[in-house]
Amino acid sequence: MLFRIGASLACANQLDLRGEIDSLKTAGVDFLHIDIMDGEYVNNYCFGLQLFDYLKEIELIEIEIHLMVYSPYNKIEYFNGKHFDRISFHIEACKNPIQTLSKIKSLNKKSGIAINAATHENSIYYLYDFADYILIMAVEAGFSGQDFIDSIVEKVRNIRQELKKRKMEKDIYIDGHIDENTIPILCEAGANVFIGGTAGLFKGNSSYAENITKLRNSCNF
Ligand code: S6P
Ligand code: MG
Repeated sequence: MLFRIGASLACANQLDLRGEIDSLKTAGVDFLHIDIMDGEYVNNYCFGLQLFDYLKEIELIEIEIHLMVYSPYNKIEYFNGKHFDRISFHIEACKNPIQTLSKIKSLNKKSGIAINAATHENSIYYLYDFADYILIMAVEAGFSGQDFIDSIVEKVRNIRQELKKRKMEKDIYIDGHIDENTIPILCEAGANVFIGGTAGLFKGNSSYAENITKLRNSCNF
């Protein structure tokens, strides 16, 4: 599976988003991860639809949307015509995930199913035939800067095993506390796409390029 690193735009300097995106692109991130929150499914708000009209102006960067909102089925149409490549939503916030995944596909976009830290992986097994990728939270959805939850490693392992059993090669994304210590454990368990946030990418005095290199080199699997 292809190892990839995305950057969570919520962790960037919000007073200089254009500059931050340019720096991240130059530093070599594979895509931008855009969190959308409704203040209900999670106790926070993040980014609105208008952002995508601005992102249209930025060339050659893939955009992945992470929806943390209730009733995603009713909200997918808000993204019709917007500039992005793929979108995931949470199983815990959705009553009709199969229909929601197929609605995303009807917009000609890739669809992902996201699972929060407290949820058992069994709840998404039946969706593997419909989702293009799986996004697993390694912290509780809603905020950056949280500690890594060790027990999710087992969840990653079980999900990869279940996919293998079905001969399915799907990307497993991990969102939350990604750094050079968590990546090797997660890679070994079967994850291959990582969302950089405050833990490993937007931190300290080192540059984004240095941090990305460190993250890439940490997976020797
Ligand atoms: C959390 C959100 C994430 C964060 C990112 C923070 O609700 O979905 O995308 O922005 O994970 O990273 P970190 O390294 O601060 O945990
Ligand atoms: Mg996210």
